[in-house]
Amino acid sequence: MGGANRAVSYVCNRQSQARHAILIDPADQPPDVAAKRAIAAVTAGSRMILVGGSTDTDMSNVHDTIVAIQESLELINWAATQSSDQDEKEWKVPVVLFPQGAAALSPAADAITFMMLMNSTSPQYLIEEQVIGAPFIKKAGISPLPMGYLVCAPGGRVGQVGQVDLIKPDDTDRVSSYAMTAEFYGFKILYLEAGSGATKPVSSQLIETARESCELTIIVGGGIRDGTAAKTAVRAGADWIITGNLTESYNDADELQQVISTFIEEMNS
Ligand code: 1GP
Repeated sequence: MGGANRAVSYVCNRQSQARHAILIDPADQPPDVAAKRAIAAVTAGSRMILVGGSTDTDMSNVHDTIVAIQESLELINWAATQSSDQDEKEWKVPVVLFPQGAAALSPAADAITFMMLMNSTSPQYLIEEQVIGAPFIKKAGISPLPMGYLVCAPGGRVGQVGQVDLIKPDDTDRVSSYAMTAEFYGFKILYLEAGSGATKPVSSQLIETARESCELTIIVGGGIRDGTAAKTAVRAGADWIITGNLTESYNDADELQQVISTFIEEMNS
């Protein structure tokens, strides 16, 4: 998947059906396990692999994980071209950095969520990490996906690390203003995050309000554990649903593939 515009249009052009992506945290599993999980997810219908985490990621574990995933996807892609009954296009999913900061990047990534953590109270996450990382991203030719990142309650680890002033489930005025601001800045994506392992996902109210307030591609993640919760978020207006813990809780690839297939089917039912 080469070319900045290609990655941006793949991720940002809104589709008639919502898409699913997995989040792989390089701090939680070795690269070979990450690659197996990525293949199972893509086989099941996931359409993007995000790689990142809020803590314990660095240039080394992020790079090794991305390379392992890329190599496995390429092998499968090659196999698909040899077989008439498999659709090669299905395998061309981007591997996208979802970084904790400028110290956890890899030149091998197809794209990066180039984000402003809009409701952080710290300049470090609003702009400083981005300024430090920009030359690396430019040199490596990684496609930046301009994104407003909003952390909603309960917020989890990312809420703490990012020094976030969390958005409450019924604070629709605030999410609306942020959505408009993200659009005015020229971002292409608005990511509504409840925090990994959140006890409750982002509320439908917040998603609906964001949807009404801007034309951006909306990503929703954090605490989504089954297809029913995903469906609720999609009905409210999500274009992408991200799952991290769900993917990382299965060690058997066939079982994971089955779980994600069912998840996607329910999500779009
Ligand atoms: C990505 O933080 C999410 O936005 C992932 O959350 O691990 O709860 O799926 P889960």
